[in-house]
Amino acid sequence: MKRLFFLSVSSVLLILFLVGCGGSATTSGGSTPTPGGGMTMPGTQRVEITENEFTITSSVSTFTAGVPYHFMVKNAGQTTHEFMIMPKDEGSMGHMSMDHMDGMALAETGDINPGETKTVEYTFPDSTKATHPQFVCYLQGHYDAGMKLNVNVGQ
Ligand SMILES: [Cu+2]
Repeated sequence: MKRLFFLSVSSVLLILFLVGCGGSATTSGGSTPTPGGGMTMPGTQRVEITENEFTITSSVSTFTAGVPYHFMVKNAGQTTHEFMIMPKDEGSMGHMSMDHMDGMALAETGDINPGETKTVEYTFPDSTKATHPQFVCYLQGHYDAGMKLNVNVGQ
């Protein structure tokens, strides 16, 4: 009697062990088909931009024409910022209207609140090869305070 009890307990443990293994194998198998989120189109390169008072940093500094880029712009500062890609260093443009700057920008996010992240998709066209675009924030005084970053588009 005692021996039978022992045998049944060990077989229950064995079954539990097997079920446990099967369960975890199924879980890991089910999670593998979605690496990296799958929200962006194939071939898209992620670029992480961080804005602060008063800096812009980018995880990529040399871009390739024809490659779709997914810019994730985080405002890590305490005040509102924006992110614009200008075709080249245009200076502070303090004399220019915001509408005119918007028209010149290759891409932009609009205002980004503190702690917020905005995304923008942009592919540098072939016409931008061997140019030096500039990432900027043109909110009042921010450019002159340092919110500009020169980048390159390769040949
Ligand atoms: Cu700013």
